[in-house]
Amino acid sequence: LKGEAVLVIGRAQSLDELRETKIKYLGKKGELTRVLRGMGSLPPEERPVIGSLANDIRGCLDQMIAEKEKQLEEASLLEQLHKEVIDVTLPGIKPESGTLHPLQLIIEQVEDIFVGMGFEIAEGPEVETDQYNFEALNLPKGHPARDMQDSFYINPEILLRTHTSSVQIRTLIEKEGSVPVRIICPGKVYRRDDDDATHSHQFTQIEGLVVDRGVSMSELNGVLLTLIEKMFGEGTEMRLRPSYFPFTEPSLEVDIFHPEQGWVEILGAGMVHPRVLENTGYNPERYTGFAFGIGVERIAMLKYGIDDIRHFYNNDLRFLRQFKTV
Ligand code: FA5
Repeated sequence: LKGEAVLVIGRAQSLDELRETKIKYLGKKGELTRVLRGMGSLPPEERPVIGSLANDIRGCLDQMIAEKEKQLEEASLLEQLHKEVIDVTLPGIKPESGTLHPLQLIIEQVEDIFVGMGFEIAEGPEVETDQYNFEALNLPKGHPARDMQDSFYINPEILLRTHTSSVQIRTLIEKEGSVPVRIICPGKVYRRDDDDATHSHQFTQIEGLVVDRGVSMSELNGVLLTLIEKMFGEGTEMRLRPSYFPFTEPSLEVDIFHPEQGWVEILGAGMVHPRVLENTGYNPERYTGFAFGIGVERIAMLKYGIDDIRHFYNNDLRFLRQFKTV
């Protein structure tokens, strides 16, 4: 029995096999246990001889099994280490990263330029009151200039903002008459314009507003020139055209010259109308200001040579992947 057990233990290839062998010989119903149980039927003088022999065998097998167990455990640990080895010299697999939307790229560039000139970034809601979007901006109900911005109304007092100029009002009210005010505000705006290559019913603006003592038109000119030169390179030609907005006086529109597209209008601007200052608790005798509203899509189209505004909203990956920055 011992000889057979020793052979079987020696041959065991795995811990499971070894466990089975242990049960087979030393378990409760095992072969050696059976010998010990059967001792009662032996003549009394043989019992101690057989008993001590069986115990020797048990001790010997126990020890062998323990040794074999250790050997197999070591082997399986080695095998596991071998399998899990990491080769740090292999090239990594890069996770695919997304891209910033071209409009977001322009917003971030414009923000950087203005933050560099001491502006703060403000925010306002896209669902706005008629009061902030029009009335406080010197556009009372029935004013003909409302036709310039055909609107999506939610009810007679609430609409989707037609421009980011509503944030001028929110900022001035929040500031409670204190100066200086120097903010820009990027955001989405909505108008009932028919979609074509250069117009969209939803587009993006960046509003700018400065109010302080002695703010002048020449400062507005300087700020806009800085913006345009930083966005489009030094020497880019800029043209100011007289225009009309009820919330600025004088008002102007700014075009830049593009070698392929000619003069393109990119923003509206002007000196803050005294009535806007009054409406928000600023004394127009003491303070002056300027404001502007940049069309972000127009800037992006010029900068990246995009000929149709609808590319920005179609989510075509072939278009978007061209703006990979990382
Ligand atoms: C305004 O919205 C004024 N609030 C701008 C302003 C702010 C003037 C502060 C004075 C002081 P306007 O409607 O012109 O102005 O729009 C400003 C810019 O938004 C335009 O120059 C143009 O670049 C862009 N824009 C206007 N309508 C659309 C449209 N449907 N699709 C895409 N871009 C547009």
